[in-house]
Amino acid sequence: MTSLAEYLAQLDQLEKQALEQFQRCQTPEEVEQARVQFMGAKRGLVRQMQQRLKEIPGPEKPQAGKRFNQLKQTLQQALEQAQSRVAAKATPKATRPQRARTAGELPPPFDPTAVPPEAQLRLGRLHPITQTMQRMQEVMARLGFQVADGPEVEDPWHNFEALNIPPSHPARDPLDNFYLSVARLTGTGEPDTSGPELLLRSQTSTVQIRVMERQRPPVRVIALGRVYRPDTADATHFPMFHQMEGLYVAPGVTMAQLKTVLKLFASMFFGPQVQVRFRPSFFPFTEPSVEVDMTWKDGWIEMGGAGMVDPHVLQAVGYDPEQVTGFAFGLGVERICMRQFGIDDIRLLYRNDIRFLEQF
Ligand code: FA5
Repeated sequence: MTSLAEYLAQLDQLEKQALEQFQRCQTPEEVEQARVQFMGAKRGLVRQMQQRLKEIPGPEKPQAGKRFNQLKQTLQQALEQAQSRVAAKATPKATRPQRARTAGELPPPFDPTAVPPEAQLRLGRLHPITQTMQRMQEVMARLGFQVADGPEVEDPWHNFEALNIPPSHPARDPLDNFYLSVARLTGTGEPDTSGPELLLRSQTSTVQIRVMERQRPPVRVIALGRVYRPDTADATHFPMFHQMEGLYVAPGVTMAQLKTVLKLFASMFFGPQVQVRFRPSFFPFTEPSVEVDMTWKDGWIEMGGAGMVDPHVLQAVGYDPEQVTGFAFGLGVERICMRQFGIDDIRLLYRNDIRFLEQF
């Protein structure tokens, strides 16, 4: 049996000893040692004193227990104070590498979120041609033209015949077109040459035919896309380029409306100062036909061809030329893009040089 007085004296002593020891601690390791010594869950001195509570005679137990709890609380506070005191002291230590870094003795600290300059993401942008096509589409939509589409690999009917270009016509010359040798096999595995020859379309006028074949008049559409010609590349020509085709067929459509639409398109796209002029020309699928020029810098640049849809074309798709008339035009997208952004050489658009492209 331990008397109450004896137990309380032991608690006082333990408190004094523990407080002094926590006070003396200089490092987190020392604090941890003191914690284990006094507050360790299994063999800590506080735990031992708790077990000795049992030895106190019954009536005096509450007083002993109260003082014990008080001690435990005091030591807990002292422990926490000691912990934060040594942690605050440890901070200057952590700055030592920083000082060394500033002095150039150490590399910068590792930052797992940092992106090296060569891998930094750059915000991309649309190719100037895509930007131009989107804008052309927007302007023509305001003039009431819907967007139509057609394949880039075409058959001679849509690229030539229905457009009033017969087999003997020079426009069908293999030197002026990209014909495709398409491998087909017959049922017995022999090469089959009986099917129609195919080619990469040389103009978007093919889409005129495709639209009229599946739709009755009135028709008011544009078609934007790639076309291919074995042209030698120079400042204004490229073997692959883009066109915007326009087609309006309805009763009473006139050439004056064609010019109005092209003038409106030009001024909505480039501003009111741009002028449009027609030069007489020839296309097998329009009559009369014109070349469409627009002013650029001190002169004119040819933007496309246009004209009134030839009655033969209307007949080829089953329209009645006595009932409806139409106009059509095909503008070179690259030329429009060059004028829009002030680009002098079409080849720059297809060099894939980021330094050039990121300017637009
Ligand atoms: C045609 O392609 C006709 N289909 C246009 C047309 C449509 C006429 C509807 C009548 C009715 P042309 O071959 O002129 O026409 O080409 C039209 C435009 O495409 C040219 O004015 C030019 O702007 C552009 N173009 C032609 N060849 C090239 C090329 N190699 N590189 C870049 N642009 C070109």
